[in-house]
Amino acid sequence: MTRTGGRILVDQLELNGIDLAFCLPGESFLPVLDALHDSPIRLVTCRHEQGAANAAEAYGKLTGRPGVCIVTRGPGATQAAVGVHTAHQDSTPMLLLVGQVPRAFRGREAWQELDYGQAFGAIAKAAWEVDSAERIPEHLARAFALALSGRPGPVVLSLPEDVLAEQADVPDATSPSIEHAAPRSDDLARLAELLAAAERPLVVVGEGGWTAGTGEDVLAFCEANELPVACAFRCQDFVDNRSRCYAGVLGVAMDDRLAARLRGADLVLAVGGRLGEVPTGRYTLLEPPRPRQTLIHVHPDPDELGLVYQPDLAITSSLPAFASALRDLGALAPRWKEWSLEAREDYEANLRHEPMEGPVDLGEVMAFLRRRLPGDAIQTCGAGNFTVWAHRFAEFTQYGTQVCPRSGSMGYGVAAAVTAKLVHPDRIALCFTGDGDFVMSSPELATAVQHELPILVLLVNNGMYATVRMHQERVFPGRVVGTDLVNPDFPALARAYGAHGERVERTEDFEAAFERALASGKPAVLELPVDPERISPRVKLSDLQAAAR
Ligand SMILES: Cc1ncc(C[n+]2csc(CCOP(=O)(O)OP(=O)(O)O)c2C)c(N)n1
Ligand SMILES: [Mg+2]
Repeated sequence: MTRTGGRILVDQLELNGIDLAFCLPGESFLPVLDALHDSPIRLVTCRHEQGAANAAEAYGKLTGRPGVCIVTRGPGATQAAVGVHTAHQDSTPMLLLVGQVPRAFRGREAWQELDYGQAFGAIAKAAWEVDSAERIPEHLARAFALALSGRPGPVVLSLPEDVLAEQADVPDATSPSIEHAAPRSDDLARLAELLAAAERPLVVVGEGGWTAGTGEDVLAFCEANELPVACAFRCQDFVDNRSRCYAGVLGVAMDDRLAARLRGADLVLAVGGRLGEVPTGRYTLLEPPRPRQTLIHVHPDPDELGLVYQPDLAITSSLPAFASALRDLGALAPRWKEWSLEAREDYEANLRHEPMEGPVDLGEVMAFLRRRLPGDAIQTCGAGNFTVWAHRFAEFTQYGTQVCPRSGSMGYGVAAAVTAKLVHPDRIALCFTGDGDFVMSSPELATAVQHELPILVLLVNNGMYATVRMHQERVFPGRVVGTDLVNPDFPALARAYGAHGERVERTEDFEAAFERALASGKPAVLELPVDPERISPRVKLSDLQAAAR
């Protein structure tokens, strides 16, 4: 049976388990759109390719399957680049499908023509062009395998429009089964030996194919051995934060006590993650290339091991397979109870906030949300100082509930909340955003309205790009430039979109506003005006200025 390239492509997506795809339509991939017309795959059209790509990235984080984003050539692809970059930095499986000029025009710099292999070479795991309809199954199988194998990541496929329109008679390629490496028994024996010699060990968990079971297994081992476990930046949902062994997050504006604990540890067991700039306090808490701490680094991709840090023991393994083997090691004559208890006390102390001046106290808002949110509520965000409150004062109990860009990209949260609500319609999808961050991602509020997705957006308005202002005041005191914002009336803007919109004038009004927003059954935006003086939970603007004087 002959099919168009577009239909062959969509059939491969279905075979690979894709049930949801994000796009911004372009005439360069009409046969793909046409095939989606009759497909069980739900197609969600976004309002900006940035949103489509971020939404697809969030799908990858939430499901472990590649998030599919389909965009048009040239400007469509370049606008989607931010989501590809996040998928790369965050190790998220993703597939960006880009329309391309017809094969006969290539090389002339035809209208919106771009060499995607070059354009995405540095930010995707792989990027290439499909040159015939007949070979689409082969290329798709390769793309899925690459996106999911080793360190997961984004794959970009360029699809010339005539390839998509062409008819071919070709069998489907079945979904690839990815072989996952498991730890060898002598690696585990060496791990036990190194751990037995440690006085102050710390487990650090990070990305690279995490699952709920991985978190349970790692935590069972930590509890059997009274080992403290910390999460890398925006991996706070990897283990149940209520565990007595949970020690907090190695994130932006990290707690000094946790930073000191990592610096002072004599052994670090890194289960996943790349030990990147953020969790290592800009490479100071763990110094490359040969850290003072004994380092055991576990990662599914051998290419990631030894890349920045030279570990004493490098274990190539899928994280679920490693975690299950770790759990089976059981209790190893643990001596770390006190060390672990101190770590937990520090974490709990850090959950307490000092009162915040101004109309709305974000510490109080977060304390309410800790009580009020069900364990399966999904939290998303973009970038800004508002995330320091959102991360420090949140408690996660279930994997897949913190869907945030480890890349630190602004403009991610609204799109990610849209995906959260599509994948889990029964759960609360809560987006934390700032006055700067929101304006970057607000087009997808229209997507939420169109698809009747009642996401809840908490918008922290301090009238500035506070993160940048804070660093500006530190480095160039008093010389404020480029960081002030004149903002729209956010609740009115939300209502104009067809969403529920309210401004919360005082802390004590938040609870009722929150309940009204949920009860509205619509996408909702709650604006939280805050005093710019409190630029971050531990930093006052006036203190920064006084320090400079
Ligand atoms: C795409 C992108 N552009 C720029 C930045 C740099 N940046 C980081 S945080 C920030 C300010 C965010 O402002 P807002 O959302 O108002 O949050 P606030 O810091 O004020 O809480 C900026 C500009 C970034 N991280 N990502
Ligand atoms: Mg702001």
